[in-house]
Amino acid sequence: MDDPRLKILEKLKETKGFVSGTQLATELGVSREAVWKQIKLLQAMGFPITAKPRQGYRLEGWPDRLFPAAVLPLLRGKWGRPYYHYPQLQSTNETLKQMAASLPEGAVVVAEEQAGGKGRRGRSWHSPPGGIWFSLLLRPAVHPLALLSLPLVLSLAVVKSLSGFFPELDWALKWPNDILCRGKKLGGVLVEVAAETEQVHWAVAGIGINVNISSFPPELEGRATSLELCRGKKSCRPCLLAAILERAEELYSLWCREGFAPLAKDYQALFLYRGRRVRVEEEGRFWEGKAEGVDDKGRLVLRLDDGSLRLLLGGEVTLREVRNSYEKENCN
Ligand code: BT5
Repeated sequence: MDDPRLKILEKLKETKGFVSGTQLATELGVSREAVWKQIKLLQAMGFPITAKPRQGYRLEGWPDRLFPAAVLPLLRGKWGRPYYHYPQLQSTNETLKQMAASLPEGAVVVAEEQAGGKGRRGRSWHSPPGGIWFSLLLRPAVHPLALLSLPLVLSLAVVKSLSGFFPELDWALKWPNDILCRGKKLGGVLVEVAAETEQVHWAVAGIGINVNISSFPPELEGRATSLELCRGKKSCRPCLLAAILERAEELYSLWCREGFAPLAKDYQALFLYRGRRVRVEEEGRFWEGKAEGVDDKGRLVLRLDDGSLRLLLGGEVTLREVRNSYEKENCN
């Protein structure tokens, strides 16, 4: 995306009414015909721009596509540059990992759909058009062990930005990386790392959010949800992506400076299964007890039956006690 179009969009976005062709031409240092040419290209890209003789141009809305022209003008932080957008990929994580060596922190790869979206531990991630599927390149100067809390930081950032838009929905975080809305999975985070014993080279953080998706395949129905299903209408994906990048950058810099401790309280407040009896599978070993929350390193604090505490670094948490029919369906 070359600059004149972004500049035109920024000007139209900040102005409620019409902006004259002459004004745009002067600000860009080009002819009015050149402005008109760019406007036609923007219209062809899906930007609803009204053109009126003697009045100029007015932006009527924002396209629901994640191409650079729709996202870059909304970015307020440093992240999202460079920004690579693809109509379809196997997996944004895989593509970003291949490019990681040559890219700076904050680089983003986005796909409208993924044919081979990945979850953790070789699981697959359903990624049809309408979601936000992206990966972020991070170069944190932290000890590799500290990376255990990175998925928590990013899932917290996602919930903080989504709940800012939609406070009426019921948000929760399932340790370590699940984003839940109204008790069902709305998104997930997958962090992949290149590190040595003492040093992290890079981390690729993949984030998937179900946004404008109206139904799920039978195997996910009952467990997965989308913003469209929760709100009963579509949401502006570029606006959400820009807000998530901004919030993630903010929480991530705090985490790089001070670790997970300053974020633990906010995570804890959204923590699903707090005080509930759970079973956790960590690297082939099973632990059962009461989930008390997360500690200041992001570890799961489990109160075992003998009264002792167990701190878990990663794994799968499942609920052991069932209180209602929804949990019955999902308690496995
Ligand atoms: C995750 O794994 O939750 C991490 C998901 C990360 C996806 C993003 S999209 C952009 C980037 N590129 C990638 O290739 N991946 C990342 P996990 O906790 O292992 O959860 C996977 C499980 O969630 C699956 O086994 C299904 O049960 C369920 N699942 C699959 N697709 C889903 C979806 N769209 N919504 C909700 N649940 C889903």
